[in-house]
Amino acid sequence: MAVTLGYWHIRGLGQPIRYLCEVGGIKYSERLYTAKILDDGQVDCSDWLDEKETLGLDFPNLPYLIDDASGLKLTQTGTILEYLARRCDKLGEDPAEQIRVRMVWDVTCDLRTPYIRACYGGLAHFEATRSMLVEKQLPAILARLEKYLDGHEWVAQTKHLTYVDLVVYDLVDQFAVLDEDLLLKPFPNLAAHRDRVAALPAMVAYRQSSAFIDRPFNNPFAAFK
Ligand SMILES: N[C@@H](CCC(=O)N[C@@H](CS)C(=O)NCC(=O)O)C(=O)O
Repeated sequence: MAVTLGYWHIRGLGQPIRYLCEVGGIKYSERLYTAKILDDGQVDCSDWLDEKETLGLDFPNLPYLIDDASGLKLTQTGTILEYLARRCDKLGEDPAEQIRVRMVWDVTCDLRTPYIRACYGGLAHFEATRSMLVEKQLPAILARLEKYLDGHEWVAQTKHLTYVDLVVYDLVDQFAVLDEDLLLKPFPNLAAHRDRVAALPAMVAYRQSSAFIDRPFNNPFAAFK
């Protein structure tokens, strides 16, 4: 029985979950919500807000995952990723691998936070903080990941791909669009990792399918999307 993933019709936090289902062979259907900017400039999130309190979620948010087979209704991206990764063996093989995977997940949250803050603070804020973001904040963390990846195939130094490879892949893929010179070219290990993940047959097939969302990365009211 398929699980249902609910998320905005963007890449955002939902994309690594989609990749994990694809790479892990988990059947899923999607409820894609659309946020609109109205003629008067107001943001209309009613597509989601009208359903938000009706789904039986304990902590209503996007993304959510509803698994009819187990009866579980989950929110929180990390929780959803762990739940699915356990199901398709992408969580790490032993406790040492699993805790490294968890550490890298937390590192990706440290990467995502300044990026998302810059994107959703309005255009003037984005322009004002962009150089700080792409010259300092993101490269400082990417350099650590680059070093951690050195000599390894997968980002948490695991024997096989885990879910954090898909999370790092998606962020690096977006950062390459934001500023390839500053956020991809100085990090050959991360660039090679991105190519390695993109070359997985399941990823190639998904990216060529009509279900794949290439853009936008963020919702329509974001300064970078
Ligand atoms: N801590 C949550 C944050 C989720 C979140 O911020 N979701 C945003 C989209 S990326 C949203 O629009 N949530 C819907 C809402 O707050 O009602 C997670 O990791 O999943």
